[in-house]
Amino acid sequence: MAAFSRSVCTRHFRTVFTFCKNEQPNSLIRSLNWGPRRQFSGNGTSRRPAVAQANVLYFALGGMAAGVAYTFWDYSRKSIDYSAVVNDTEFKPTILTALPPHTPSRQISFPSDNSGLKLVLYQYPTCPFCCKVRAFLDYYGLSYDVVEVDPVLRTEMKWSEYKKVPILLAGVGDGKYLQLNDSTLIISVLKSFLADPKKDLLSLMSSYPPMSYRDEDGSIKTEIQNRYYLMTGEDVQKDKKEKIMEEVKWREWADKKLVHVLSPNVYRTVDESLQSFEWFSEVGEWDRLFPSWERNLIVYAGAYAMWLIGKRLKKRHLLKDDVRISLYDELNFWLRNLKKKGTSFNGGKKPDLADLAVYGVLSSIEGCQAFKDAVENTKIEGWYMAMKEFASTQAGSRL
Ligand SMILES: N[C@@H](CCC(=O)N[C@@H](CS)C(=O)NCC(=O)O)C(=O)O
Repeated sequence: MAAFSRSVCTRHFRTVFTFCKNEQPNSLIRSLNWGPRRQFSGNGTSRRPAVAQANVLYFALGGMAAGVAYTFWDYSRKSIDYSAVVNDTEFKPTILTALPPHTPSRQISFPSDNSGLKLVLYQYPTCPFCCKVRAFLDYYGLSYDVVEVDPVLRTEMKWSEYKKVPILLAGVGDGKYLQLNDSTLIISVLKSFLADPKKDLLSLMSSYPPMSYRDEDGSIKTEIQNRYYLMTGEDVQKDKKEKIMEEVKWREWADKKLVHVLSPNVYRTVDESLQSFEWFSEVGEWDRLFPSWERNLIVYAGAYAMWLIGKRLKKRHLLKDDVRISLYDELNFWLRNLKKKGTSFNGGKKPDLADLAVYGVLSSIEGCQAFKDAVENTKIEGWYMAMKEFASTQAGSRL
């Protein structure tokens, strides 16, 4: 809305400005037929149209002046504040001198892992971004410990300034750990490392500087602009470049489009929301990990809160009235992409990071009714099961 009114104002300013530059005031008056006074008479009453016309003219000129003044004010405000990069210090990755005091709830260990990496993943079991990271780690056979975070109280995250999951801690020697925030960054850094294990994680991280800027609403946002790109240092040929751009495009689509149809679907009704939370509890072993009062708080408070939030998200992301249709539309969009390529995966014969991202995100709802409906109403199952097989057998470490 703000952007709309700004563009209207800017257009208005341009119109006024162009008009003023090209036309003399007299010709403006002439063109509006507000020229020399004309006298009218009739029915014995004499009217003074020229006076009325002059008032209209002053009114119009006043309006234009106000428009011009507003545009200048708005323009100068924008040129000072908006979109300005506000990083005031050099970027330094966060390094923890020791692991936070949480016993991992699970250890995923692959005997074939020779990466030398020591990884700890802070996560919710069915957060789509966490599932995306797990799909990547499983596919490439990288061992990791899991710390399950309570999504309501989030006590396990107290040590971190960054308050979202997933967070990956990666050992960098001397008992120190590098903190990687954001699923896409985690995957890009690790994949760049696998492409050239001679590079250490710290130097790779310095290729992904966060940029802080002032958003349209005036708030400061921080983003790693190049996080969808890998730092492999390869000389990229034209045909490879197209493949890379395709991979980037679909990775972004998974994060920015597919993810947004999930919540309104799995929390569509109170019953469905509760059923989803019961499944989250099963996958995350909340019965085992949290005291029963805490487990019940997460399930019941979470289900109700997410049902309410799901309705807001449906509006925000402009989903269809029947949110299932939006889910099917997105899955069909992905399937059409595969069909157009004529290959089993986006990456060709083997999955690439886009396949892993879409698979990971979708696996976060695998036990929900929305997923069952999607399998019945689209052709997603074939590709999904092939991906599941690849990820669960660490196919990426062999390919
Ligand atoms: N861009 C981030 C998004 C992560 C995110 O939004 N995670 C959600 C869980 S799905 C979160 O932690 N939200 C904050 C909260 O639960 O309080 C990523 O890709 O990792």
